[in-house]
Amino acid sequence: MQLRQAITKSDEETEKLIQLVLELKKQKNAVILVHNYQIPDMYKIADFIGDSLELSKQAAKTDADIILFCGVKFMAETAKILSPKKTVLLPNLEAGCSLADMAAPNQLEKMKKKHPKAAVVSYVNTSAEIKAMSDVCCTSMNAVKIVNALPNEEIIFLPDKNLGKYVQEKTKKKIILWDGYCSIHHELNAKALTDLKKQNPNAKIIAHPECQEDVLQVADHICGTGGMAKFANSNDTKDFIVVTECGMTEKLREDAPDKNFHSFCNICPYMKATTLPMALNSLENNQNEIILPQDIIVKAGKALNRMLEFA
Ligand code: CIZ
Repeated sequence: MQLRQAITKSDEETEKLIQLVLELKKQKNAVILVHNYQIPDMYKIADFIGDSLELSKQAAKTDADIILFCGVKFMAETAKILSPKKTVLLPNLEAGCSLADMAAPNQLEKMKKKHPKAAVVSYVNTSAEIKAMSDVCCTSMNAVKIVNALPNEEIIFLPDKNLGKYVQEKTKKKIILWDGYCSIHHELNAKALTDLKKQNPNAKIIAHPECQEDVLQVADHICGTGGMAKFANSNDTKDFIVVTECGMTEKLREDAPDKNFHSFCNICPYMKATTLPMALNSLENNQNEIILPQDIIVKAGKALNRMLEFA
């Protein structure tokens, strides 16, 4: 309902909201982070736009008192872990992540007991509790490097099985897969993608590694959202098919205006659940603060920092 209201607001009202958020941001010494998949109106209030880890790292470097994270819950948790002294706000607490929700601490406990020699590598798309139970975190781009840097021969890799399979192809270690997936990426179909490629034979396919193996097999380049503009801008090709959440294509059109982008995508309702009125309300009233227990912050921080050291 709130999303619909925001979409039907006139340009003038949107502009007013943007100005209010920007003024408040200055008054409260806040930094605003906006994930690539957010609705384009949110980009207009951003200090930084990007993937969740880069955003959290950028915010940690600032002297802001408040981080307003326009993204989903696990992302705001990552920001809190990397900036424990800052107040971290998530405009809409309902903005979760179906992939992160597929890894529960009690399941991981069982898995660790079953494979006592295995190291636990968790993708950044996990809750703070799961990060705290992990030996090290990874992103889609550094996952292979992190796995290979560990002394263990067996790795429990969670929560995305598609990313896990991709890593398995590139390492000699034994990857114990978790039965999780991002439905947005998992449901993208290889046959339909091949048909789109036939209509655009010169286009290069950029796919997110959370897609299934058969989709990745037809991709020219595989990377997280943070690497997509870089690839497009450094490539001679003019046309690209972007295989991920739909919001990314908008962002790429801004970041690489000389290129043509065709979307092959699904919409993530959680990523579209944050609106300008919610951002304003959260910032104005310090509403929806992310609070994490100190021990979780310390343990999850170790897993994240270990990744940063390895990578
Ligand atoms: O940006 C990405 O690649 C995704 C899917 C999530 C993130 O953590 O930013």
